[in-house]
Amino acid sequence: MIKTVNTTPYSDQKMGTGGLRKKTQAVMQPNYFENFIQSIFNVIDPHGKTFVVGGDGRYFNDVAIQRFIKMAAANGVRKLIIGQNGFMSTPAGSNVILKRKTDGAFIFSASHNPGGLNGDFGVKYSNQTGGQVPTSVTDKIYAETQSISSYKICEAPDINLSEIGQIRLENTEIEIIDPVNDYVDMLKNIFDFDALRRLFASGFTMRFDAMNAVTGPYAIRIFEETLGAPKGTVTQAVPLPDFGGLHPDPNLIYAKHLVDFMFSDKATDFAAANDGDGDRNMILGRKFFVTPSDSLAILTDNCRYVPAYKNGISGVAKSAATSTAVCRVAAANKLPCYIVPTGWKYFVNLMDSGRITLCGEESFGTGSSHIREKDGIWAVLFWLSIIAATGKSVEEITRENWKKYGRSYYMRFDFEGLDTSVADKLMADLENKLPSLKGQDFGSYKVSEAAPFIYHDPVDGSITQNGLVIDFTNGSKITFRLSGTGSSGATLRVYLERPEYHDLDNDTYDMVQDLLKIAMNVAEIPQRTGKTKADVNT
Ligand code: VG1
Ligand code: CO
Repeated sequence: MIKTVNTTPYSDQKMGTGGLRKKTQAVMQPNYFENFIQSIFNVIDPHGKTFVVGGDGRYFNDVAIQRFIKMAAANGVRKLIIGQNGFMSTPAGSNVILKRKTDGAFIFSASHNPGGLNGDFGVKYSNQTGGQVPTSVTDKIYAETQSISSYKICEAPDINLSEIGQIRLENTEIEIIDPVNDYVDMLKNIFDFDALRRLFASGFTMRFDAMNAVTGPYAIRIFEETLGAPKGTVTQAVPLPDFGGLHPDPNLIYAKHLVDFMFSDKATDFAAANDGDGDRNMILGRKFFVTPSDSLAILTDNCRYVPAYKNGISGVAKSAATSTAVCRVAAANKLPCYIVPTGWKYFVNLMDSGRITLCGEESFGTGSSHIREKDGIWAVLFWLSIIAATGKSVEEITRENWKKYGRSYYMRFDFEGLDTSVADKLMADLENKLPSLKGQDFGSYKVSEAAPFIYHDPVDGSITQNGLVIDFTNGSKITFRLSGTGSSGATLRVYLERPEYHDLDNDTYDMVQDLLKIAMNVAEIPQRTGKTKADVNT
C-alpha cells in the first residue's frame, strides 16, 4: 500500500515567523503540500515517533489532514494523536505535546490570515518542546524542499475523524481525541474556576467572539458550560472553512464589529476575541480597549490573583516591537525582562530554562510557560481572574497600571501589498542610514540610538537580527520590520511607542503623530511605496 511518488521542488517553501503560510490555491498545486511534509520528515526522521495533529478548520484542512495521515503512515510514524474532526487550536496542540510527551505537532493553520479558497493556508510544525522549531531547523527543512525528488504515501481510503477512539493505518496507531478536554484540564490547574463561576453567578456579563474559527467549541465548553456564563456569551462560535468571510485577526480593524458593540450602550462588562487558531487575544472593557502591550504589563503586575502564579514568577519577556510597559512593571518588581525578536519561538528557550514565566507580543499574543505557544483563552481567564479578585472594571485596572508605572502610547502601522524588492531596498537603505541618525534632532525628538535589533539567545547562543530600531532621548521608540507571515508581496510594519508619566488621558493616535511623521520621513515611505498613509493601524 505504500507508494513512492516522484516530484520536483517548489522554490518558495520557506517558513516565516510562524510556520509556512501560502495562498490556499498555491498549497493545492500538485505535490505542494506533500513536498513540504516529506521535507520535514526527511530532516527529522519520523520513524517510531508520535505527533499531535489538527487544524483550525479552514478550507483544505480536511484534505491536508488525510494526506498527512497517509504520509505519516508511509514514513513509519508510530502514533498520531488527532483532534476530533481534525480540529485543534495551536495552544491546545502545544498542551497535548507536553502532557503526553509526544515528539511534536503539525497544526494546519494560517493563524490570523483569512481562509477559504481565495485565502491562505499554512502549516505550523512544533517539536517536543511544545513550541515551533527554531530557525536552525526551519533552514534545514527549507534546504530539503529545494532538492526533494520523491515522497512516500499510503494508498488507503480516508480515515473517519468524527469518532473518538483508536484506529490503525499500516503500522501507525491513530488516536482521535476530544481536542477540548486536555486543554480544559490544563486551565483548571492554573486558574480558580470556582472564583470565576462566582463572578458569572454575580451577574457579570461578557461577550467572547470566536470569529467563526477554532476557539468556538473551546469557549462554549469553558465559559458557558463550565463557568456558567449565559448561553449566547460566545458568539460566532462555529468554525467555518472561510471564517464566514471574516479576517480572523482580533484587532480594532478586523474585529470592528466587537469593538463597535463594546463602545455602544449594549456593551457587556467585558469582551474578548481570538484569532483563527486560538493563540491571539483582544481584550475590551466597556467603551475601553486594552493594547496587547499594556495587557502583558497588567497581567504581570496582577499575577498574584492567579493560583499558578501567586507565589511569584521567574521573569518576563516581550518582543522588541512590543512596548516597554511590561519592562517597567518588571523593573519595579525586580524581575528580569528579556527582549526577543518577533515570533513566539524565541520565547521557548527562555521558558524551558526557567528564565521567564510570562511573555507577550504587541500583535495580540500573551502567554506563559504553561505551554510553548501564546494562548488566547488563557489570557481571557487571566483577565477574568483579576476582575473577580479586585471587583474592578477593565478600565479601572488599566488606568491604575498607567498611574503606577506610566503609560506607553503605542500604535502599529502596516503598509501592505508592497513590492518585495521595494520593501527589501527600503529596509537595506534605512539600515545603512541608521548610524547617521544618531544625535539628530527631529523637532523635540532627539535620536539617542539607531541600530538593527540583534538578539543573542542566552540559552543556545544563536544570533538573530530582526528589525531596525530608532530610540529617542525621551524614551520614545520607532521599530521597522518586514512581516514574515504574509502570503504574497511584502508588508512593512512600523511600531511607535511614546511613554508618558503624567499625561495619561490622551488619544493614542494623536500622541504618536510626531513619531509617525519621523518614521515616514526617515524611511522615505511615501517616495518609495507611493503610500502616504498606512493600510492598517492597530
Ligand atoms: C506576526 C506578528 C508576530 C506573531 C506572528 C505569528 O508576524 O507580528 O508577533 O508572532 O504573526 O502570529 P509578522 O512576521 O507578520 O509580523 V500567529 O497568531 O499568526 O501564529
Ligand atoms: Co494565531
